Amino acid sequence: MPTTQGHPIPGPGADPPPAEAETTTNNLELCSHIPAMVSSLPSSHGLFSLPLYRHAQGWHASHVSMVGAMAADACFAARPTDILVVTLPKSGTTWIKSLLFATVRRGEHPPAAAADHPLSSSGPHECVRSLENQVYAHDEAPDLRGLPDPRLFATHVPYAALPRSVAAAAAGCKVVYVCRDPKDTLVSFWHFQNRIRAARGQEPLDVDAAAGFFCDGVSPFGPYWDHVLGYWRAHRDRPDRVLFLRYEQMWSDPAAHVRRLAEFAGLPFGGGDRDADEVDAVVRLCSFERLSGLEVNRAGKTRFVGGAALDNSYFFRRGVVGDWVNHLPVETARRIDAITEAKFKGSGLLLTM
Ligand code: PAP
Repeated sequence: MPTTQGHPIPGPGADPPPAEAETTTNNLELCSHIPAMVSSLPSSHGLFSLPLYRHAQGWHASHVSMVGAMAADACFAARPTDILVVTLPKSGTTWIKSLLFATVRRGEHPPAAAADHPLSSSGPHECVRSLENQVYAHDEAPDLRGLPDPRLFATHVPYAALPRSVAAAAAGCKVVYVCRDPKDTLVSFWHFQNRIRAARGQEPLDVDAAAGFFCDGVSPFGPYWDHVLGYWRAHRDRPDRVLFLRYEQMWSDPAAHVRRLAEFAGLPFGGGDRDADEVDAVVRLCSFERLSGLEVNRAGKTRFVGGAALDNSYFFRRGVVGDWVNHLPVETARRIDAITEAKFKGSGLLLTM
């Protein structure tokens, strides 16, 4: 099997990348065998309320997410102009979706006109939808042909499992990856899971158990370290195709990151005052304080795969850097740091600020 550079393609066989389908019914036929295929994979309890399935390349996802990911692999026809947001869950997905959407669509939706902006009436997860958890979920056969270019999508899958059409040279679409300190990622996910458990009347998961699963790699789309390294290497190989951002650095200087996003998307801001104001307007529009206070994000819901719609408020908790100190025992933090150091050694990737 090829390496990350050659882009290994899991999924149902070595079929060529799909072209844009003439009819959407083709999609349903293509995907009908996938649920049974996923059911045959090994599964385990982990940092999630549902069992996590293990792919041949070592990644874990719930049954429904893995079915959605394989359906996307089989059916999604990428265009060269597409931009994919990629994150591990709880690495800043909601924020980067908002920033990218506001930046790329600023011509039709001026960020300064905040009240009329789509991000004021729709949750960020509706503005940029997940391939495996929304677009190719629910046994639907989406027709994506009418979406305006550049089309924006999101995914949590590891680099090795990106839809084959994303990797195909002819498509050449771009990837924006955001990585977050593993300790904050874990703490954020642990809180998220416990909110879901509470809503279902389940007992909370204690932080030691959560950390144990995380360190063992049995976390959604984990192991964490393999996921980050896959995209880091892809970024090193093709910086024009894969932008690698860090939540902590975005937090320190969001305006600089909005400019980087715009440049990467081929829609750079200029150096004048008007553009500087527009950059600031994007930052304000997408700030934690503003988004978390909107009615749509306080009371609204988004439909994802695998059951009822989730409250948008679940995606907004504190939105700060270093909250892990309030939740992780010192020895657990040390254990995670030691794993990170060992795994990233020699990669050129340092997760210090
Ligand atoms: P997802 O991958 O499941 O979509 P994601 O958005 O990555 O979730 O994770 C939510 C985290 O991003 C939360 O972090 P916390 O638990 O440490 O607080 C959430 O607060 C944070 N977040 C959401 N929106 C923003 C924002 N606009 N700016 C900064 N952080 C944000």
